[in-house]
Amino acid sequence: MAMPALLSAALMLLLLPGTLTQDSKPAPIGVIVENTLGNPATLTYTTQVAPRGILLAALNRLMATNSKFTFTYTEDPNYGPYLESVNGVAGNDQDHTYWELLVKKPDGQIIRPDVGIGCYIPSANEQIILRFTKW
Ligand code: B12
Repeated sequence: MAMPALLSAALMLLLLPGTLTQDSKPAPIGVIVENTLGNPATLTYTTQVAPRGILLAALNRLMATNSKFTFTYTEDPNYGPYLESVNGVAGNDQDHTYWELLVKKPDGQIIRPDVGIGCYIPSANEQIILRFTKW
């Protein structure tokens, strides 16, 4: 009778560390900066995101570690952080320009998240595309 309990305890011990460590390491993601308007070169960076961490934190980490990447955001009262500028280029309402947030999945599919940088939770190996464009 004690054997099954012992076995399941041993199994738990074997599985738990995997379960606990699997998601406890930061995951790599790419950040691609594109400008569809002025056409300067597309820039690619890599950074890391904490397990279930938000994109804003990953961008902050990238800015803190790479002097060639900067960004600013404003706080919207309803939707939180709005990406205002990347590498010194800012969107503006008069010109109808903005930084669009796109995500290239590891399988190549490109999606347009329905949340901003404060809510989006990147997964490992995604390419975050920040695209300067018009609305
Ligand atoms: C028009 C619009 C835009 C325009 C705004 C142009 C302008 N300056 O007028 C543009 C095309 C720039 C835009 C961009 C984005 N948008 Co938009 N947008 C809308 C829309 C359709 C209407 C907003 C509006 O005019 N309201 C009326 C005015 C009077 O109210 P307001 O509070 O002043 O509106 C401002 C905010 O809504 C802000 N805004 C617009 N979109 C977003 C997105 C985020 C994340 C933030 C923080 C602020 C913000 O811009 C408006 C003008 O200043 C709403 C949906 C809706 N029906 O409300 C979505 C909406 C607000 N947008 C949304 C999203 C996801 C985005 C993007 C992240 C999409 C993307 N993947 O790129 C980007 C923002 C990227 C960034 N740079 O951070 C979501 C936000 C949901 C959420 N919880 O985060 C909404 C609700 C649509 C949806 N998917 O359901 N958007």
